[in-house]
Amino acid sequence: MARHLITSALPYINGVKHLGNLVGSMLPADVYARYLRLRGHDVLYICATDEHGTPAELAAQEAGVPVDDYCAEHHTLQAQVCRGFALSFDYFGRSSSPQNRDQTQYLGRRLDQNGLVREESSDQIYSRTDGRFLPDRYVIGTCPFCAYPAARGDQCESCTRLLDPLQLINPRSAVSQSSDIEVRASRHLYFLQSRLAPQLRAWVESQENWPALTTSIALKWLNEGLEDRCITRDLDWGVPVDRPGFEDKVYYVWFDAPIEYIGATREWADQDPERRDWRSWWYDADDVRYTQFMAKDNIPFHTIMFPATLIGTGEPWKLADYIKGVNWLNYYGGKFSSSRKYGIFMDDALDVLPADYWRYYLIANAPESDDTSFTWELFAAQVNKDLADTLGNFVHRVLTLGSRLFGPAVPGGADPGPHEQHLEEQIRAGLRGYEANLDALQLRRAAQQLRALWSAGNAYLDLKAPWLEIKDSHDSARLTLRTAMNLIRLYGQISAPIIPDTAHALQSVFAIGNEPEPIGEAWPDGTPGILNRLTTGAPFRVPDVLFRKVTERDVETWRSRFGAPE
Ligand code: B3M
Ligand code: ZN
Repeated sequence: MARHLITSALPYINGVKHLGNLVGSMLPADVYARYLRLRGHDVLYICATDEHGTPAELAAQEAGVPVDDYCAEHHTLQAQVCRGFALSFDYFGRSSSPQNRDQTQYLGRRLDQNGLVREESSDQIYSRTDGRFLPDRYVIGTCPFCAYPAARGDQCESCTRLLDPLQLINPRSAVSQSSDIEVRASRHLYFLQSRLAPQLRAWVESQENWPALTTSIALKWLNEGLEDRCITRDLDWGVPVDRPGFEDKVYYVWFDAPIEYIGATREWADQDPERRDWRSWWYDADDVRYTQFMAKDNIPFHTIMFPATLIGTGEPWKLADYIKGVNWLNYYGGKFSSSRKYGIFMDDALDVLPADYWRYYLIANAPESDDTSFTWELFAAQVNKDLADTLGNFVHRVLTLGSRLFGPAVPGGADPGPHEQHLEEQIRAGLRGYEANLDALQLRRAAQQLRALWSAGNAYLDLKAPWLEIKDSHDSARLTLRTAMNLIRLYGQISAPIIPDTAHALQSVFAIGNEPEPIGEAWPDGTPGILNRLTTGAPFRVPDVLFRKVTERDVETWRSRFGAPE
């Protein structure tokens, strides 16, 4: 049994996330966390809402509520949809928590004590109309690279280039739209992360098994040379900078957001301080394996800036052992966009179909090696084939036939023969492959293996055809159905990381009344006899249809509801 710390990139507080966000971080992290728990490991899966920075302030302004109220309300909303997707966080925190404030200020002070922070005056945009500085997204203007007229001060949404507000042409305030602005000097803190480049490079290069995507992005940044980073902003909302002369400034959101991984662990521990020790996960924690999940745009912050913050303290803070970065999920080839409300959002998705349809599809098509595109047509085809026809239909066929021929109890019958022997070898090998892919976080391949294990059940059933066997020998038909029921039990165990609600329904097929839970162990041990574990005579229940089919009409309806190109 090992200790596994898992974090997924923190969703911004400004509105419910889309499926691209989900498959980029929280969902793969959840599959991994569930898998490791089922295998008996000690898992701590931490996530939180990212509540600081200009996105939060601007969203609150648009909604016409104070930013702290906005964050509280939207944290609850996001927690709700995450529950709807069965995301099994051990704790879902808030980066605006006192614990994160304390942790952020502490790490900021440590960097300062180690001579890694310098004060410098820099030019900022100041709005005379609004009477305030306008950092990052507070400024809108024309992109100097592509001439997009509504580029934000931190990044152009059209050409994706990172910007400094001072680069914008015809800048104006996002608050008042006023272009009555001037450039004013303001003192800020710079993190001298360039000094840590050798340590960062050594750390990155010592990782043997990171995905190529993660390593290449990290090395690209290191090879281009690290720049010192401004880690403060002229804002009210954020972690206050505890330094004389900085009373009206806060830390930059990308400084405090990753620190919230630690902050949220402290929030978690504070709920049960007698039994929970946050430090044991983060400080001098060589016995912990730490895995991070994120989409590619977040990789530089997790391979450079956050580890630089931790290394710069000179203290033994836990660094990630593995960083799972993924590419983009697109919507019909276009970018999902929160600001333009393009694509499918988590709450709408659940309104259309239960979580497991989405979880399965998204994992089976996770953008691991390349960007992938969501289309309703592909979604319908795959859900119908894999979930409805392969898994759902197998379960239904076996249990209804079993119940009709021999009643609602696991049949006895003949001992396993050569077909069962062959099936068992196939299943045991498939199970090992599935485990290997989950261990290596090859999630698409893991989903393929799972689907192959489901298919093996159908192939066996078609081969043995118990509906014909019954004519010659009841004992043979009993054996076939008993073996198939053992497969259902096994599917109830191994499908749980990806489709937990369905797995639960499968497990409850054999868990009836006062009977002891026939599932027994949480994860199959893979030893011989794996398809002969159910007690003969144990009752079972035929569950409702597990997956309904997506029809052409559904596709039409959803295409027009969510907007899809011809
Ligand atoms: N809040 C969200 C994003 O870029 C950003 C991640 C923070 S992780 C510490 O999707
Ligand atoms: Zn641009």
